[in-house]
Amino acid sequence: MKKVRLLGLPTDSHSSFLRGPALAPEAIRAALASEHSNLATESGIEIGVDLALKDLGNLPLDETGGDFDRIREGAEEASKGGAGTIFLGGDHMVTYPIVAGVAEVHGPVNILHFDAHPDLYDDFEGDPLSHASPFARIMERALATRLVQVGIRTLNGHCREQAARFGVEVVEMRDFAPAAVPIPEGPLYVSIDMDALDPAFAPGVSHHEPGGLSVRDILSVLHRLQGSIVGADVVEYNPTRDINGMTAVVAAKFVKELAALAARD
Ligand SMILES: [Mn+2]
Repeated sequence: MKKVRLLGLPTDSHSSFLRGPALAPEAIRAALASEHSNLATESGIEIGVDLALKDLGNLPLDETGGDFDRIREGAEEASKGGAGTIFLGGDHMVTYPIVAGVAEVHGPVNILHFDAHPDLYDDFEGDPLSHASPFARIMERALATRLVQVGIRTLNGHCREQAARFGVEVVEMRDFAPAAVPIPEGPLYVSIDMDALDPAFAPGVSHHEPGGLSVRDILSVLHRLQGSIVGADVVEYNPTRDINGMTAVVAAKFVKELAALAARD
């Protein structure tokens, strides 16, 4: 049975607006374990029957400068052998060191990124690790070859320039159709910022950005993937903003579907 690893990254010190995503890994785990639902995925793969979901717990992060290497090394270690790892953020800063670690094992990856925001700022409030900048850092270091961004609806002039500079394939929300999203070839990494979703589907995020994706929109794109994924993250869930834990359940659903993809050959 394929073993998909789950690794929590409880940090949100690179958030620019509100804190809270550091609490997400435990809340997502609780939603996964809840008896409200089972561990079947829509692809037909059943967690615990067709794949083993092995929870590695949380990395011991302390929101100091050492966290970058702790995450990079943790991601590299988790990526060695077996199926891809699902990472639970945390703010979106974590994607930069995660991809750096995954690329140590798989080489430069291609990324399918769901978000309201492009996270391409060259410099945001003087923090090079800001959660508004991970994809600028990833592209500068050539840790990814293709970057496809889906659900974007906050592009300003600077980020349009950055997207052009890095050759980012941006599917703006106003043009979104599930069947039209380019699906990059492998090694493929998936990053899901929960604020890609319309706040109606996911109120538990720091940055409410109306006019977003539905849960089904994201699932429809994920279900178009033909091959496996080398890793994925679910980030920016903010339990302090949630209503009745409904966003945690959505995050847990994405974890299940991503685990099914990671377990593929
Ligand atoms: Mn975002």
